[in-house]
Amino acid sequence: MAIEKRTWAEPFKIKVVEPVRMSSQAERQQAIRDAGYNTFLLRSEDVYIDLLTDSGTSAMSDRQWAALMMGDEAYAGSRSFYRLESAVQTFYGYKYVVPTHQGRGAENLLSKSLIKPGDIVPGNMYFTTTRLHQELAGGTFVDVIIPEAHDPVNTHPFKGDVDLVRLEQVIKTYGRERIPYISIAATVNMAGGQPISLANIKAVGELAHQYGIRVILDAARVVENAYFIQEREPGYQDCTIAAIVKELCSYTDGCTMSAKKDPLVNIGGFLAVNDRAVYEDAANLAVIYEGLHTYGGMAGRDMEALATGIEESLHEDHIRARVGQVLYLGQKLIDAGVPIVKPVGGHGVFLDARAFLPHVPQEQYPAQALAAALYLDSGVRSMERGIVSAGRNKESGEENKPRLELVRLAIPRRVYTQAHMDVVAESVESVFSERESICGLRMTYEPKYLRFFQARFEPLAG
Ligand code: PLI
Repeated sequence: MAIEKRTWAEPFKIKVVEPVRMSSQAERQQAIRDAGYNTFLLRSEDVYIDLLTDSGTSAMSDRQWAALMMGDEAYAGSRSFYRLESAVQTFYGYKYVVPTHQGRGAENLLSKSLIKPGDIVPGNMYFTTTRLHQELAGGTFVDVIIPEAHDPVNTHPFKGDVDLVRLEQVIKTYGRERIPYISIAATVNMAGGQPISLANIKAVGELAHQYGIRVILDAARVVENAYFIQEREPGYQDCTIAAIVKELCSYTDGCTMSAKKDPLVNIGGFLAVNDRAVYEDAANLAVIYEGLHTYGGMAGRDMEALATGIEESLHEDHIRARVGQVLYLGQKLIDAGVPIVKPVGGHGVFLDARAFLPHVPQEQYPAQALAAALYLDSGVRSMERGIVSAGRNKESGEENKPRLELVRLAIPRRVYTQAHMDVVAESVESVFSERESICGLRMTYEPKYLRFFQARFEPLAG
């Protein structure tokens, strides 16, 4: 009988290791209490396997570490900036680049440049920092993602797609003058890492441009999106990941980039646009909020590592192994009957806390409680992506109540092994088997902005 062979393995071997430590149950009890049941407030040394985020947590390659030494730290006109600019032009195809300290720096420049009070920004599901910058600039985000995206068990292959009919309705209702741009995310984070199809983003571009409206891409996870296109979209199986990324970007007029995700660096980002006037505005704002327009918020060495990371992120074997590892964990949990968002996303596995803890109402923060319970079980750190992350309506002050109440197990790139994934799956299964014992939480401290980062809670019972 022929042996079935694996389709992927990590395309690297490990040169440097960082020890991690499994804590005791008593230590974790103390740590999560001290952290107000918010995994963002844990110390990382109290964490065993850290799946809080895939942002800034990638392992850099030997080529990236070597590139750090080549950084040109000139205040102005750094050689490293021009190398970064050239990488962005080559691989994403945008003309003008402003480096920023990370993604939200780019969101700030973009929102301040383009949005005026009363404007509407349609997009394929909100992201926390993106929406906040739109709101702070006086805009209102309107969700135009397809309805399937809000259903955790719907297996639509492109749950990041825009509902084109709804988008056109929004344009007609508010008028094109009030819509500075359409905000499109690749592999939509809050939907569970779900991709947008090329056919859909092309149609969004055509519709928007017909009305004279720009499309701005959130490119943080555009490579993972390209992988799903190569896997799932008819006609793209023989295209390279690099070609798909370039085509996807070509339907848009610019991007904000958190380089801490797909581009494989620990810090950095940029705003890239094709329109000279938008660039000039953003470059001018950069000197107020980031730094000179040829370094923004980044050191020269960080721009070098990023230029190398952009190129590495597009390697076929890299992205196959990266998403393959996420799918491996997701499939294990599906096989064990644990409710997760399907299809499995690109950067993490998302537990469906509503189905996991049906006895905890959304007002008692089930996903927050589940993330705390998982940490208590094994020291695995995850993150709430539900009602706490969704915050409050900017007009009424009421809590937004998203249909998706999720716990995200985000997998850092090139960091953990398959054995780590097995430990995570075992812990989730063990918590699932004792789910009735998990109770809801009460919020005891709520910060004004992006409350999920710093809010504190206490258990309602026990
Ligand atoms: O964390 P920043 O400022 O580099 O990037 C903000 C940001 C923008 N867009 C998207 C889709 C993100 O996922 C994002 C940051 N995400 C984080 C921190 C995460 O844990 O998912």
